This record gives sequence, C-alpha cells and structure tokens, in this order.
Amino acid sequence: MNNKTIFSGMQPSGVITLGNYLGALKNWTELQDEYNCLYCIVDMHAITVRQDPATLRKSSRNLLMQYIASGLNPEANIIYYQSHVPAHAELAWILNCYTYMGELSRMTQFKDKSSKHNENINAGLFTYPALMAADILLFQTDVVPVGVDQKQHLEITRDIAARFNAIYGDVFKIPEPYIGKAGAKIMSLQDPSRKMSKSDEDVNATISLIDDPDTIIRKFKRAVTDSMAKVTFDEQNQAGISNLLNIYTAITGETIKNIEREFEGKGYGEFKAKVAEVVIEELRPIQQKFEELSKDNAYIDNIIKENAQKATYLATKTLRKVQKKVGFPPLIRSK
Ligand code: AQP
Repeated sequence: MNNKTIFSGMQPSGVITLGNYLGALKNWTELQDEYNCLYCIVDMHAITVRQDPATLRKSSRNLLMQYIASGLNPEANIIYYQSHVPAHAELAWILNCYTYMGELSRMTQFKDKSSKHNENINAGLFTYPALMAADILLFQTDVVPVGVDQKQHLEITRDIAARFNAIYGDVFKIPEPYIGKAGAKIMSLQDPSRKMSKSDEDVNATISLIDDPDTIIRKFKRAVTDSMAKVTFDEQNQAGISNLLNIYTAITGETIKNIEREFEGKGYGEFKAKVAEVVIEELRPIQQKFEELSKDNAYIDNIIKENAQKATYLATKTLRKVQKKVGFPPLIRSK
C-alpha cells in the first residue's frame, strides 16, 4: 500500500460495456491493493442525459454490484453513489465559478453528446467537467484511472485545480491520469470509428457485461470487418479487426504480434469465434458473482450506507477548506 488515493467512476447510464470494463474497471481491480481507492457511481452525471427514474435507480444498483462482481473489494475500497454525498454538488458549484465557458466549449464529449441529444442541450451537459473536477479534487486524489476518451476531462480538472491553487495556495492536489496499456479505447462493433458506449441504441454495437454466451458469439459474428482477409493490426485500413485485436490482447495479455502470428492464414470467422470465447470466459465469473449479489439485498444495502458515510467524511474535509478559502462564513455550531 503506497498511501496514495485513486478516484474514478462510471455513469449508470445503461448496462456497462466491454469498453467500460477493459478501459476502466479491469484496471481498477489491479490497482486496489496498492492504493486507497474510491469508486463512485456517478448518477449525478448520468442525468445530464434524460433518464427514466426507475431504470436509473436499477442501473445504479446493478452498477454497484458489477463493480463488486468484477473484483472490487467493498470493504477495502469506498464504493458509493455520488448523489449520497452532497459535497460533490457543493464543490461543483464553487468550481463552476473558476471554469471558463471557452474551455468547456472545447470538450469533445459536450460536442458529441449535444449533437446526439439536440433536443436536450442542458447546462449540466455543458458544465459536466466542473462536476467531474469536484469528484476528483474532493478526495485529494493522486491518480485517476480512466479510458483514453476521458483524458480531456482530466486535463481540465488539472487546469481548474492549478488555477484555484494559484489564487488560494495549495488547496488541491493535482491528479495524474492512469491509462492502462491494453483496452484504452474499445470501439463499436458496428462502427469502429466510434467508441463502444453503453448508451448506444444499436445493441449489436456493444458487448454488455451481462450478455449471455450465445449473444456474445452472435454479436462478434456480426462485427464489422473488411475484405482484406488477414488478421493484422492496422487501425487506418482495418479498424474493425484492430478493435478485435485490442479486445483479445486486453483480455489475454498476449502481444498483438503473437496474436497476428496465431491467426496467420486463418479466416475472420475463426478469429471472431476465438475472441468471443475469451470474452465469454472473462465475463463468466463476473456474471455468476453478480447473480449471487443480486440475491443479497441486506449486504448491498449495508455497503451503500457505510461507504456513503466514509466518502462524506473525507469529502467534507476538503469542502470546508475550500469554503473557508473563498470567503464563506464559518458554520456556527450549537454547544
Ligand atoms: N469504449 C471505451 N473504451 C475504453 N474505455 C471506455 N470508457 C468508456 N467507454 C470506453 C471508460 O469507462 C469509464 C466510464 O465512463 P462513464 O460511464 O463515466 O462515461 P463514458 O465515458 O461516457 O462511458 P460510455 O459507456 O460512453 O457511457 P455513455 O454511453 O453514457 O456516454 C471511463 O473511465 C471511460 O474512460
């Protein structure tokens, strides 16, 4: 244990995908023994896109169970709902006042999501990075493990923290990104120029963490490839095959060169079947554990309660310091 803090989170905006798992969750489980970790279910971020309330509640609980089922230890890590810790919203408001419209408008995620949801381009979607900065900075985080798609948000977090520190002294620790070598960005199976996303409406574009073996085989069979008939890593001309190679290497730890050699002279059908097989085997124990956890409501409720308390305690320390720095009057406590 190195005493450093890790913070990361996922939105309960659908069932998490193989992209979320390989780009983030799998790395989290490898880091948990070394660091003090907080893994959040960022439900406040999720409502920047319209959600059905009952589905959001269910997805949030499922996501918490999927964190645990994937190997996160809920006793050693703080696994909690963002909305249960009001300090996230309180710090986000303050940081909004130290974040510029110009920098927010350069965020690729805002551009992508506002074009996808042009009937609901709300202020929350625009100021999403200030809330994400609050999430991270509240815990004096050293390291943030994210997929490469979230790197821009981490950069703005660092800019906001440095700006705040330049005015008020060393209030926030400046966090570093941690991007795993394999699985940094998994692409859609139907359009390998876009990332695999849990909110994708095309069910064939994503592998979800709870897909059964037949579904996984079918989705890989339908995955878009090319007509070059060779399993080689070439993101320009063979984006689909390169994506499958990325998935295969992220799961097996085998090098791309070795995988190319293994499939030399073999057809895409055989390669896809092998990729499906390793994915099925990777997900099998996670799915079994998820089933078990789904039956133990009291255990899950207890984790939710205890971890919210732990996170609130840590977050309040930073929040009070920030409130004092910006000039808010101190709370008067009853004797
Ligand atoms: N395709 C991906 N490849 C690798 N990593 C990915 N991540 C997301 N997609 C991929 C990583 O997963 C974590 C969770 O992200 P999030 O839920 O906060 O939001 P997101 O990046 O917007 O994820 P989605 O799946 O695309 O959600 P929706 O569809 O709701 O927008 C992050 O660490 C991210 O890097």
